[in-house]
Parts: sequence; C-alpha cells; structure tokens
Amino acid sequence: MSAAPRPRDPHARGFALPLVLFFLVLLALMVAPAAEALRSGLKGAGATADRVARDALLEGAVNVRIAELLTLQEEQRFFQGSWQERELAGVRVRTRILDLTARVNINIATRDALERLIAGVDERPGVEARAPLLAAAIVDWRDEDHERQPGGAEDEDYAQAGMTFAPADRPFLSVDELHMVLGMDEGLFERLAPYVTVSRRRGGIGGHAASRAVLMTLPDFDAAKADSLISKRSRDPLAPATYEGFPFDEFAEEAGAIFEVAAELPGDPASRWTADVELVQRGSGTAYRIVCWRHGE
Ligand SMILES: [Ca+2]
Repeated sequence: MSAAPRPRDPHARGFALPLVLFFLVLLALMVAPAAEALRSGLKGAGATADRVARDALLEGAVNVRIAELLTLQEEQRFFQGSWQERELAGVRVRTRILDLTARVNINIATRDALERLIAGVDERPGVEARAPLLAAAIVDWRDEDHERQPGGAEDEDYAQAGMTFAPADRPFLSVDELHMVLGMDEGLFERLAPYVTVSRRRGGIGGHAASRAVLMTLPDFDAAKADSLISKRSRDPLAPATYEGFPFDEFAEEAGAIFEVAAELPGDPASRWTADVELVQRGSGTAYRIVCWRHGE
C-alpha cells in the first residue's frame, strides 16, 4: 500500500537550511587539503598518499550531494542517476544520485522477477536455460530452508560442485555476495550488479527512475510498455510515473527516501566511492543514515 502522506511543517526547510549550509562549509574545509594534495600531485609522497587524498576528496563529494538531498522536500527528490560534473575545491569530480527504487532488491524479488531481470541483462547464448536456474539458486541462497527450488541449489549441490561453502540461508548482506551463488559467473555478475541492491527494506520498483531492464521485472510489463513509460518520463521527469493505471504507488513506497550517491574522478570509474543513503523524516527535519559505503566501479 502507498505510504500515507506525512504532515509537513512549513518551517521545516527554513529551519534545516542553515544547518545544511553549515555542514557544506564544514565539508569544504575538510576536502580542501585533499584537493590541494591532488592538485599538487603530492610530489615525492608516493601513490598511497595520492590515493588517500583522492578517496578523501571523493567521500567529501558524496557527502556534499547528501547535504544537498537534505535541503529538498520529498516530492522534489527525483533522481534518475545521470552523472553531473562539477568542481570541488578546485578539482573536477563527477557525481550522481539514483533513487534506489530503480533497482531490484535481491532479498525480496520473486523468482520470476529475478529470472526476467537475468534474461533481460544477459544477452549471451543459452540465457533462456540459465536464467531460471540462477534465479532459483538466488532464492535458495537467501531462503531459510534447505528445500531446493525447482532448478535451484542447496547444500548438497554446492558440495557436489566442490564448493567449501553452502547457501547462507539468510538475506544477502551485499550485492557482491551474489558471486557465491552456484551458477554465477563474473560476466553475468557485471551485467547484473548495476540493476540490483540489498539496501532497501521493501521490494517494489519505482516507475520514475527504473531502467528498461528493471521495469520489465514487473508482472505484465513488457518492452513496449517500458519504452512508453521511459519516453513519457524523458519528456517530463516530474510527472507521476504511471502506465495505464499500473499501481506504481503500491510498489514504490520508498521512492524519494533511499538513494545511491556516487562520486568519481572524470575518466576514472575505478576511483568511484558510493554510499547507499536512507533519509528519514524526524519531527520537522530530515535525518539520514548511510546504509553502506562501496569503493570501485
Ligand atoms: Ca536455502
């Protein structure tokens, strides 16, 4: 069900803004030495010091974008994950914010949804046979029981495959944990990772930010419907994301509340720092919680 609208304090933003501006100034002071170190190339200081300075700058850039998120009302938080380039303390950085309802929660998605996602992102031959098996193995990894899903994999299958570990039988703790699922290979993991998350508490998909592959995990959604919605969205990103009465509201109760915020140096995706961030309404203000940090592409 859609979340009930929360009462708003008309002074909430006015109260929060000075605090956020103070936070931004503080961050600028924190990232300035890192930026100066990067600009000067840390001559003679070595690669490790360079990396520390770069990481401090990029973590600062992520925090700046989080601070900006806090200044927005919930209905203003439309972020589809497009990269923006900007200067931070004299260094060019790229940042992006993505509403995580654009990603499939692998801890809650149904076997059918996982199968549709895998079939949609893996274009290699044999995917029709591979997708249902892997979707079942993902569900077996996270479910508490040892009953094999049709085509799935439980303890004995891992043992037979020569693995020294068995399914965790609890929710995935990270997207990287998908690597351990029987049948997962690096090629598929790399195709799948940009479309999945473990940071959300609920399972739905948000119509205003989800990509084509993710929209097509929804029941009764096909390529034509997904393309139609994406085209409508590109004409007016702030329009309510609906498609012929499809009840996105019921699926996306977390929309505008949980985000992936990333920063990297231009042309260097390996430098990327990413935080999954949950915003929580607290009284007249907005609090936030960083669910996890990740480094790398
Ligand atoms: Ca299991």
